[in-house]
Amino acid sequence: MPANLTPQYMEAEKRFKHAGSVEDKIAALEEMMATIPKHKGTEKLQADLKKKMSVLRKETDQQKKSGRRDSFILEREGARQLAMAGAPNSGKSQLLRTVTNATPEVAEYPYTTRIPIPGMLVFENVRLQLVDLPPISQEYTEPWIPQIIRNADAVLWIVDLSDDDVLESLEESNAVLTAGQVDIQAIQVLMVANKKDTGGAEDRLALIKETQYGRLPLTTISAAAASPKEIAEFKRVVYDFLNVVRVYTKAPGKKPDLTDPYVVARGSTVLDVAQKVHRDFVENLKYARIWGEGKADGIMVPRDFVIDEGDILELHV
Ligand SMILES: Nc1nc2c(ncn2[C@@H]2O[C@H](COP(=O)(O)OP(=O)(O)O)[C@@H](O)[C@H]2O)c(=O)[nH]1
Ligand SMILES: [Mg+2]
Repeated sequence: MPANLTPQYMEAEKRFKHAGSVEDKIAALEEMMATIPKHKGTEKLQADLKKKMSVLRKETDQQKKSGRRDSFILEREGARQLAMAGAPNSGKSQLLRTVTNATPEVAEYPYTTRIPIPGMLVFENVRLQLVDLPPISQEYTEPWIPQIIRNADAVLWIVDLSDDDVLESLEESNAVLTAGQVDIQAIQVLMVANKKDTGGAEDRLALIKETQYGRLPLTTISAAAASPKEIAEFKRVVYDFLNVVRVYTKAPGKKPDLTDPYVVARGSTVLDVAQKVHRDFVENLKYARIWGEGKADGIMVPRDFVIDEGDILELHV
């Protein structure tokens, strides 16, 4: 029997098929139900739509109850994004509180953190975005965590020095991440051994250093009891670990803006920086003048000149 479906219905059906979220699917389905011609020829289809709707509603209810989601979109801010990975209760949220402006909940029970929480670590004139995450564990790891870690520029791996099972915990995190296609060897990881104030912390740190994880760059901290000096030191360690340099640009005859550096990988050239300033500079850049430590003021340098930390560039097209 012909169904005589209206263009409006067909349109809604198309949206239903291409919907990216459950919410969008429900909205499109509602419109399909509203615009479907109500006669004998569409009875089976109407029943079909109802069934689909009830399944979708159950799905959203479950998501709401568990607070679980498939993915998160995290707006990047600052010069680099660093994901905070680690076992339950290792002190990720405490560390974020201590070194950024963010105020995530800290608690002695696991799974307090349910969604990614960004915070800004400010080191001198460089802003680095830290992203606090729910825990990584064999018991349960939010399915979207590996993707966030893969997308980040680097990872802070928070390790709990008060935990007698810290070695097993490291293996567990590594296994979960590997299963999520995160290769610890392939990404930039700084191990942050936390809770160094607790009894036996030194011994556990020594144990870690004897394993394969001992090869990772490492820093220790007590996130819950760090002095201002220790916090400042931690920020510098994170900056140094990123292996970047800051450069500034200026217009001829003008002073550079020293508050807003370009942050580029160590080893970058004049051309790499120029590309960040403007796409057109790739073709049009003729030469640059440079000011910096150990260089004659304003000396001309070629496009492939490797810049140093703190250099000031005057780009000529
Ligand atoms: N002794 C000590 N306890 C800490 C330290 N950092 C965090 N904690 C405690 O460890 C527990 C878990 O901290 P939290 O930041 O919520 O861990 P998360 O699950 O990794 O986010 C809390 O009870 C914190 O007070 C630390 O540096 N020293
Ligand atoms: Mg937390």
